[in-house]
Amino acid sequence: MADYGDKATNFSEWFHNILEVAQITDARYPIKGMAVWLPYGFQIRKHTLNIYRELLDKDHEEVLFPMLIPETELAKEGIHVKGFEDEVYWVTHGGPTELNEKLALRPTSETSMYPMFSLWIRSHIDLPIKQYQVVNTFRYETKHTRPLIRVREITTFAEAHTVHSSAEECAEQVETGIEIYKTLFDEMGIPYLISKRPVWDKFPGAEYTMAFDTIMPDGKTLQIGTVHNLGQTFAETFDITFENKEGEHEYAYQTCYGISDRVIAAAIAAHGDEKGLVLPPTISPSQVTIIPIIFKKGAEEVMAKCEEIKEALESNGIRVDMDTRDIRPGKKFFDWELKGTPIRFELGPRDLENNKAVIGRRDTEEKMEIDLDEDIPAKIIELLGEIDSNLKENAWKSQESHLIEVDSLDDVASLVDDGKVISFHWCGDEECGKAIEEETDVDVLGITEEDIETDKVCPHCGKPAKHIALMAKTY
Ligand code: PR8
Repeated sequence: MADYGDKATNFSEWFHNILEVAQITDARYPIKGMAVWLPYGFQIRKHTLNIYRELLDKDHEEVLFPMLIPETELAKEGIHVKGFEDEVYWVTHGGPTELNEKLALRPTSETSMYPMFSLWIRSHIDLPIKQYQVVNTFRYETKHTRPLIRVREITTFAEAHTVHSSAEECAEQVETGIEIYKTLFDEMGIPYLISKRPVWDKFPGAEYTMAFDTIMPDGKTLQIGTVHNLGQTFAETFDITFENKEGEHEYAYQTCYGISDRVIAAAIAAHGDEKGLVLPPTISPSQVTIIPIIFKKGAEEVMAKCEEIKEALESNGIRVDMDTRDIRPGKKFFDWELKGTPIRFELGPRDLENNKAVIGRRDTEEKMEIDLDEDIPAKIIELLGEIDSNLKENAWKSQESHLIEVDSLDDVASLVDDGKVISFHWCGDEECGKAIEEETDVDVLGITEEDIETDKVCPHCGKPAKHIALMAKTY
């Protein structure tokens, strides 16, 4: 059997190998942090974005803004630009001519979109605005780059930006953003932890940041989505005002939320195994792969039956692939296992004689016989549903197994080395949190329960605890 490395003990090795052999991306592109989406990976990305778009299209409008941002716009919001200045790629020339003004390749699109929002918004009747775009953004990351996880060209940056006429509505939109991401991750069977980022780790320019993290197989967490309440900060900078019902001019309230290629990395990490990808049916390029087992005798009949089944499945909305390559069936099984197709459907001449076929599940590796007179599409739809829930349940169980509650921070270092993510009672003070991070070399990820009633004290400073917070090693 092929050896891709151990997912739990050497996640990086396993992940790099799987991306390569399952043909998701090709990391040999000659710029660090930038890779090519290969056709199979691109299909997974497409189905992921289909789910995303379906969720957003309910009450957001899709738009597309230019990729270049004038330096003057990028520099306007002081805190924001400070957060990004070390990561910006600059365009300085047009051919041989030096540009009058440097242009930034967007690291994110607040400073590209908000000057336009300022032109569009006049009155409360223009609000709310809820827009999103799926674009590539560029961040000159200095931390170790990894395909899909920490890239310098984020090719799947799906960002939503909303504008509201009241602080209450804006805070509600943050909750809506969280619900949207919960649904997206649930559909992909990705487990998550939701927390409020500590103030020193919020999005530059935001009032507060709510973040989704997933625990990777090695116990390090990966931030897979963020929802930011921007308050009126950007509206003041970019002069986004509206006339309220009383006829007064007010600054608007804003949120933004984003996900990236990391979502796909998280799905691969959550479900894959030693044989390769295990894809949830929702994002798998094909949900069923039909493998006709062809011998000279009876080949035509087998092919005809396989075609018939393919059509029946497709007309029921199931994505089907048929592997007609002239290679050994064993090689085909191996390939589709590696590619993570949820269901394999095998049919050979002897099966056909017996009016039967064999169905193989990728997740449990169960094989079962199915009678060809049965309602095959119904059976497959039922199985896909079971696979979906099984993958999700296992992924959540695995995440739970990494979580540990502690009353003392003495053993934090060894616990995270053992792949644990730590939950503890915290006072919430910035000074205390930064000291914890400094002393343990582990991040305070965020607050999972805010302003709780408790007699407990903060294990670091001894002051009354106010919140439950998480600590983890992060990607
Ligand atoms: C915003 N503005 O930008 P955010 N490689 C892969 N994924 C990444 C990387 C990277 N180098 N950096 C960030 N992400 C807001 C919200 C518009 C949208 C992913 O927020 O800076 C992370 O999952 O938090 C992150 O949560 C998401 O992009 C949004 O980026």
